[in-house]
Amino acid sequence: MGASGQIGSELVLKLRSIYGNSNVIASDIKMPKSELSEDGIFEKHDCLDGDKTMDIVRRHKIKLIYNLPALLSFNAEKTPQDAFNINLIGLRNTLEVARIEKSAMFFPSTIGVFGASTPKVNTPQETITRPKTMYGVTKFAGELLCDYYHNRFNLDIRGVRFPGIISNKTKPGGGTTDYAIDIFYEAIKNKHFKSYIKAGTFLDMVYMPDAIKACIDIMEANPDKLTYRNSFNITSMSLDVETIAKEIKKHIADFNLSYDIDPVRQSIAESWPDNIDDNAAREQWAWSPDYDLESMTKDMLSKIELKLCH
Ligand code: AKB
Repeated sequence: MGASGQIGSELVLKLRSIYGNSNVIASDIKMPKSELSEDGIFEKHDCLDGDKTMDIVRRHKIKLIYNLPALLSFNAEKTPQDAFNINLIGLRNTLEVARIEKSAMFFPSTIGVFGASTPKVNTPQETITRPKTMYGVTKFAGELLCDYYHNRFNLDIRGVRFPGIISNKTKPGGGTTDYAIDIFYEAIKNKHFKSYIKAGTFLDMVYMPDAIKACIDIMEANPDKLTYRNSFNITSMSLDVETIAKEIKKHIADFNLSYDIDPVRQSIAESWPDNIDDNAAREQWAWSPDYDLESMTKDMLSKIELKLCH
């Protein structure tokens, strides 16, 4: 198995705890300082180098690839050509390796595949997908490419459309939904958060432990039950910044919020749904998140507090 990207390090640690340290191969373009390289096998690797991907997969006899490298929505607008290469050419390279080596593969898509003409409320699994960002364009093209490899070559490929992922370990990585992580750190450090997203802009979110659970559960699901391969809508909660702030205030009474709107990220957020319908995932592979706003906020604040004290 291999992994890198936004949720990569947390996923690798979870996979190692389930399948054993020597059975999970981590990889990234940069050498990590953490336990990722110390407690198990790590391969420094650029996803654009398809020959090296092939070499790693063959050498370690990898049977399941988590293809996670990606530039997220905000960063992708700064360097759209890089986003095209990493998000799409990197994916195509890895799909080819998976096809030749008959490895299964996980592909993370995103709510960013939707656009302004998509129904905003209870967004269906199959609906209008006309994204306005390079991130959305590459991820939707990626979904189609994955479907193609499944239908044409019988590749066992599966994936989910991630909403914003909130984590107390992985710091924001160039996405539009990063504010939903920053707000917790700022609440503890400064009791104040300046939001670049307007109040009333609702977006789907999921807490990292549930995001990781989704990555593992979908790959362990009975393939006969899966109507969709790429990609299943999943969500835990639909939130705007004020709703998060209100919940934080239950723990930090003098926490307050102000605004300095970033027009680029605001306009991306406005082109995404308020809340998506994830019934297909719930019915076909028993997707069921453990965390809601209340339990996530409690866990986020206590873990961040602990981290900042050390
Ligand atoms: C982003 O904001 O770009 C990502 C996403 C929703 O896919 N977190």
